[in-house]
Amino acid sequence: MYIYKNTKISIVQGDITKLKVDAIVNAANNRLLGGGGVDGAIHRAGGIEILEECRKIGGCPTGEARITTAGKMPSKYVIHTVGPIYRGAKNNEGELLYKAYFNSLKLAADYDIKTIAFPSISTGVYGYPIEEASEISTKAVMDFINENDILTEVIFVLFKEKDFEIYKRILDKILEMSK
Ligand code: AR6
Repeated sequence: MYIYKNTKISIVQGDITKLKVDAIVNAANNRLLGGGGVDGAIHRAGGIEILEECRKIGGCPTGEARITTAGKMPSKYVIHTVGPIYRGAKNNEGELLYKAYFNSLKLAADYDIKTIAFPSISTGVYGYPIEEASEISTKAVMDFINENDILTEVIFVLFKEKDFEIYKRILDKILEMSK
């Protein structure tokens, strides 16, 4: 576990749908109608009401975020965000990935969310290299904390052990530097 200002930042390996936090974040697509990966897991675990809410919302542009309840999952909310499809960092992917994290946190603040868990957005089907992605996600979280002292805990949830090890290495580096 790391501490940045008044916020705990942790990394855990496992299934984000099992976490009991104020909000879990979904790595969705523009249609917001479900899919594979963590998106599929969230819709399966949360049940049909999440899909019904997503239908009413009607989609989400890349880099933005939308919120629904968490259905049958233990968390209160799901924040659906859409990361970029990686095509070699030539199309603003870094900025869009940063925005996906930052806008999720801004939306969380509007709902008085204090504990939030993120999956590794865009690093599955969307192909973003995880080392770079983890630096971007950490920077977005730290920038948000610099501007808003409202989060108690931010958890990065890594499904695979290898991804967990990469995050640990990056956080050790970045959060030491920030002291
Ligand atoms: N808990 C936490 N992390 C998970 C879980 C889980 N249950 N399941 C997978 N991951 P991906 P993307 C990790 O592909 O790259 C979907 O079809 C996974 O190991 O889910 O943003 C959407 O509908 C990886 O590290 O999301 C979109 O079409 C990370 O979650 C598209 O995929 C993200 O992988 C989005 O692609």
